Amino acid sequence: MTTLDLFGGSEPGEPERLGSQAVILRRFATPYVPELLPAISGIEAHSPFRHMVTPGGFTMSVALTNCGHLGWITDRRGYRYSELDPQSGQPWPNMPAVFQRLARDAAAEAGFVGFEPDACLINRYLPGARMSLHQDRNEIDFTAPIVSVSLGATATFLFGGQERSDKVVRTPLYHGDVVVWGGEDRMRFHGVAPLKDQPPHPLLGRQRINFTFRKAGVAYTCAHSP
Ligand code: MD3
Ligand code: FE
Repeated sequence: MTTLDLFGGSEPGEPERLGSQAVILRRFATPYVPELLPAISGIEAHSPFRHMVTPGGFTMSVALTNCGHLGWITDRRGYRYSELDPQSGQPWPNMPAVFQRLARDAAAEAGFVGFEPDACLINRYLPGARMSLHQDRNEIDFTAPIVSVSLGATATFLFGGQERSDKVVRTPLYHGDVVVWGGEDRMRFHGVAPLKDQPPHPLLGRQRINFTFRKAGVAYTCAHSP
């Protein structure tokens, strides 16, 4: 077996291109992990992971929480960002400095210098949890990149095109992998296949944790008449 087999076809640090402006930085988050895990525990203590309900009335199989100024939420009224955790009525926990550093460093590595996320959605997958094909369109500024960090169990990421019916590429995301996408790849359909049962990860057991850093912007709408 070669190093390439061990790292799923690519060595750590060697960017793997998913699209013209979407790259996988294999294992980029590894050096940050010892600081990331205690930070997650701190966030959970104030805003626990919970299963939210979609506007269509389905309970998500993925459990989520947030940190940073804005948090992504869903309920029967819709998908949106909120400054308050609806469960506590309090602001979301602050974004830990190590999260900000990881997001900024990964974005810069992918060519997006000066990325300052104001929102971090934290998804938790247990075996069987999945995320169906969707676009991220609740943010104000579609020019900012999105940075995602995968920890724990391996997931199969589904990367589609600009139309729901476009062909989907499947790629594994391993513990420590970071994906950065912006520009024309920002609005591509994507999802996560149902998490398979697998031997427990030494640090995270059967769970997969995913951080998604975004510039969500200020939630406001501006009506304009001609
Ligand atoms: C590609 N989460 O929370 S992160 C989500 O692994 C979400 O939990 C998945 O999709 C997860 O919205 C995937 C990777 C990701 C995030 C946003 C994207 C890929 C993306 C936006 C555009 C294209
Ligand atoms: Fe998404």
